[in-house]
Amino acid sequence: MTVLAGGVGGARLAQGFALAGVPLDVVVNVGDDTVLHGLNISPDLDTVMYTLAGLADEERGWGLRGESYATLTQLTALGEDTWFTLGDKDLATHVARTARLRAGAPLSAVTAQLAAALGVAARILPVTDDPVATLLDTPSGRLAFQEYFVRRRHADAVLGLTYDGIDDARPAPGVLDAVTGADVVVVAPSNPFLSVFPVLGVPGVRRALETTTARRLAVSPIVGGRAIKGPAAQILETLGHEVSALGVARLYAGLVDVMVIDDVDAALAPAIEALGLDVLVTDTIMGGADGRERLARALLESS
Ligand code: FO1
Repeated sequence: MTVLAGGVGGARLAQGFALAGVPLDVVVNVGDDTVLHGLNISPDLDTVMYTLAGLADEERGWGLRGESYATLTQLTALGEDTWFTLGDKDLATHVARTARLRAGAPLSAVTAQLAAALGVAARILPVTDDPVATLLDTPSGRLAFQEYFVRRRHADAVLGLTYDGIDDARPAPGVLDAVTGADVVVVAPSNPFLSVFPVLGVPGVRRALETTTARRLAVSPIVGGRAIKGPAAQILETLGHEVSALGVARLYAGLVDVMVIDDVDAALAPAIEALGLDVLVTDTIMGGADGRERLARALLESS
């Protein structure tokens, strides 16, 4: 089966499917990618990779467990701007990725090599090997993604988004087949605007999702009117959408068959069904590994 994912929520649900023993392709957003200290950093790819490898820092949801920061401390002493927290082991990933990209390997091949080295069985696919950069229009002007998300702690109101480069981006090898050839495709509980749309916006991907014979499910990242993690609720609000599982369902109507919503949002089911979507009401709060597997199995049973 195939999961379309962004950061933490997508990584955790993907792990649930891996724990359920399901052969898995994960198509991952690259709009958060950035270059810092001369290194190519792919946060969503790394979050998925580290989580599937069982190496992720579970509290923060990104980076590696049991990190040290000697290099970052020394970089600060050398006068570098170190607002983006990079641990010593995480830096090894970025050094290896940068070296291989510079040697001419595409991001998809580099990702496959790194994931295999970490013992990940699932196929982790960047949605494209081409550069795509999520830019956010705010009252303070246009911000690059990590500037908005980390440096400014996603405090700015998002008035618009641009996925720079996306119209010229081509799906990475295996991405379209992963969507059209799957029996089940799941849109993870990721931020619709920061994670899902930069995946679907790569030419050919949305169409693949619209036309696949797979059973298609989307998990709402909004529970009880709030996001579990990150700025999804604020962005829905400032872009004029209802901040609820129904508001998210309206974004996905026509793209999926089933909208998966949390028990607390059960009353929204009729309005979501009126959009032509089936609704699965379940406990979508994953927590640890067994919660992730439980949700994955609930989705498989309803697909
Ligand atoms: N998120 C933060 O809020 N602060 C950080 O310092 C930070 C560092 C970081 C380093 C590597 C990495 O792979 C992810 C990192 N993230 C950090 C998360 C990153 O901003 C992701 O883009 C978000 O999780 C959104 O997907």
